[in-house]
Amino acid sequence: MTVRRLIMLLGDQLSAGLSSLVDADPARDRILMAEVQEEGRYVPHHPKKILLILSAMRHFADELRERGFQLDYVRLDDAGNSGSLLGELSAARARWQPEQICITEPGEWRLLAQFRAFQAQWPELEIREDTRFFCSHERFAGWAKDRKQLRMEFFYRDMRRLSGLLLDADGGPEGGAWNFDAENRKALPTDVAVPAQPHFAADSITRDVEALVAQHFADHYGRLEGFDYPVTAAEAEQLWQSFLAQGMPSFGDYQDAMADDQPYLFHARIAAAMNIGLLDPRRVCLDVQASWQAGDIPLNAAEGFIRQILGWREYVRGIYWLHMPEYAERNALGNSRALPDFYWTGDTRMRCMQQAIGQTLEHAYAHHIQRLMVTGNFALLAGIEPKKICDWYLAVYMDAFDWVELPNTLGMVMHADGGYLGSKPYCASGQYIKRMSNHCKGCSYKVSEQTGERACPFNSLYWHFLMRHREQLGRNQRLSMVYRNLERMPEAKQRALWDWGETLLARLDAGDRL
Ligand code: FAD
Ligand code: DLZ
Ligand code: SF4
Repeated sequence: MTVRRLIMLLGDQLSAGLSSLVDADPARDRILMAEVQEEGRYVPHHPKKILLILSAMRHFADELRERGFQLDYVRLDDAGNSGSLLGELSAARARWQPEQICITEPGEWRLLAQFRAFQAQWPELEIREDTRFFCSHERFAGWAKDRKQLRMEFFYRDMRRLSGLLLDADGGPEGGAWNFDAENRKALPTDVAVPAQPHFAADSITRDVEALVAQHFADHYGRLEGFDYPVTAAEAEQLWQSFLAQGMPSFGDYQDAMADDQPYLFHARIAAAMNIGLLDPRRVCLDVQASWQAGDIPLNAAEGFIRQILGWREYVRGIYWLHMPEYAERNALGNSRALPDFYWTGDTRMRCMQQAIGQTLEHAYAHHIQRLMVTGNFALLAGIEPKKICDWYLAVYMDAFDWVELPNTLGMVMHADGGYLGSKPYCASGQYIKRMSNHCKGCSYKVSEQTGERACPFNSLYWHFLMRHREQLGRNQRLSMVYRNLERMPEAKQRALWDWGETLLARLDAGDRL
């Protein structure tokens, strides 16, 4: 068989409308998909994440075969598997000698750089833009050009105007405001009923992949057993519709809340399915708008949810591609501390951390506020080296891909990019966690105490963080009240907070689990 075009699909490109597939011809083209060790190991991905990607790849390959395509599908344990995506592309090129090779750009700079290096030797290799997003690279670069500050809120308004989502007849925002975030900060009442989650029984493909992952990635942190997540577009749709009907009405109110043994609360759990291409973000936003128009959900829920996808998701992607590869090296606060072992085990006495890390190891999932204000906040206050904490987030979450994980961690959490993703660092003491959760009630530490063995570690670490970064942060308008509070503290109290913070940091350096 002669092959006109060889099309390579990656594990997060499982969309029927992918740019490399739109003009594909089953009679003349061949599709290459490859399961490779390198992609599972460049950070130690959670076994459930590897299982999701490989199972979804196999299911998608079957769907393409049903559409009449010829596939080269390389399995992880195939004899002669080169172990890398570029190795498999080279082998397929030698096998088929195609006139053209086509790929949709990968979602990671690391891989794009590898493909571009090959392009220099192979002129037949075409790299197409990934059109599954609202905002192209060109549009984002145009928006960013000549702006002193790149604020998500202004980008989001432009995207609302561009997409037409939640606009009134005059082109203004529905409800008279662009953003209803102030209504989205409620703590969870004790009697609130959390929506039931739909279940997805493992079929023979998923069971085969589970055995493969158990055999090849047994050394990775995270529990493989109990996988219960969509692996096809049809299943992803089921998860989405279930959330839209049951979870969405309360999303706006409780999106910042946390509770013991409640991993999902009113969150959609769709990020992984969306990021690997099983769910279309445009469709998701249109569904939300339709649901609001039908009177099924309040405007604060609809606007809040659309903002996450149309605003934050697109914005972080724009920042990533605008600034990579140097973005990944940024470390504006000069942090260098090693990542504590308890990030990999959950073995710490801090209940909020136990809960967030525990459910991460179990489900490869934690919701946004757990990532930002618990594990992220701790890393910020403790001064963990950005690269180390970024690699952790990339490894442990089922939805983690560099283009979305890196700006969220390096920028939003660690403030290491100097402030694109937040005009001030999202630093907080234990009081914030107490307000938004019930974790503190069952904790070994006392959130009301600032220093000493029983005191919540977030408290002194918070003040220590502010004191040690006074140079960089002291002039930040949005922190002026906090710094004024610090100045007003008696000197002895300031000293006690600093000393206890030093003690905790020294304990961390000595490997203490806190
Ligand atoms: P929901 O809370 O139900 O939100 C709905 C959707 O909004 C999500 O599915 C997601 O697509 C989008 N969204 C919400 N917030 C963000 C955001 N800040 N950036 C981008 N999209 C957003 N999200 C990822 O998809 N992949 C990541 O690797 C990732 N890493 C993160 C790391 C850190 C440190 C932080 C603070 C956030 C990270 N996020 C990441 C954003 C967010 O936490 C997840 O998208 C969300 O928790 C996924 O769960 P969900 O689908 O239930 O989301
Ligand atoms: C994350 C991942 C894993 C674990 N395995 C594979 C794989 O075997 N084959 C593949 O094509 N993709 C995999 N991926 C996803 C890639 O790493 C992903 O395409 C990049 O992160 C680019 O977004
Ligand atoms: Fe977390 Fe501190 Fe509350 Fe314990 S007391 S759960 S460490 S915030």
